[in-house]
Amino acid sequence: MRLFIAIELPAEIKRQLEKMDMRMSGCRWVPAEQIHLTLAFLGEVDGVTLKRLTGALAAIRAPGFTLRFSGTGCFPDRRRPRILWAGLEPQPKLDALVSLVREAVLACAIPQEERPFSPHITLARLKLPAPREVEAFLMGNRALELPPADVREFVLFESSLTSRGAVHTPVKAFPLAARPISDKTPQGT
Ligand code: 2AM
Repeated sequence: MRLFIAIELPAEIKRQLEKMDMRMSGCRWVPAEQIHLTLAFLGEVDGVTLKRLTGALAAIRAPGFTLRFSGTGCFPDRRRPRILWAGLEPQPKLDALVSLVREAVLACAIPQEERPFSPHITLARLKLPAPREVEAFLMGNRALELPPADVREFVLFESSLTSRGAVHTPVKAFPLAARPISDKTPQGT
């Protein structure tokens, strides 16, 4: 199975992100049902490793948090844009969750990129760099306004590559604590 771990966004936010679609040659916009925040990409994983992985992910104890959106950008840079994304305000609880997820994944001997986590929501992929159109898109969406999103779980997804593109299917969801772990003091103490 080809797997990745991500955070699902509320349907209303996905609809709004999908609507940012701007015509650009050689550009594929991510359909609303596939928009997500990737925490870790795993690639092909066998059945035995998958079992270990779900155990390791279920053992993660981390608090829920709120994501706030902040503008748009592109990778790798504005001269050769290949990926357009919506950005997020820094959220230390998200960074902490990604560290725990990466530890769990590495503990199952699934290799991870060494690159530091750069939170982004991929909106479009460009086959051909189109710097002028992308510049117009980024300028037009500098003040991107979206409601905040409360995150209460992270999800292990399967990505099946079909002739009509990738299909993402949730394999298992892992809940986050409803309030900060540090708030939880045992009853009667
Ligand atoms: P991104 O676009 O959010 O950065 C599911 O395929 C997700 O895993 C994609 O949305 C992409 O994240 C990430 N992904 C896909 N292929 C990848 C690869 N070869 N290396 C790293 N991340 C990948």
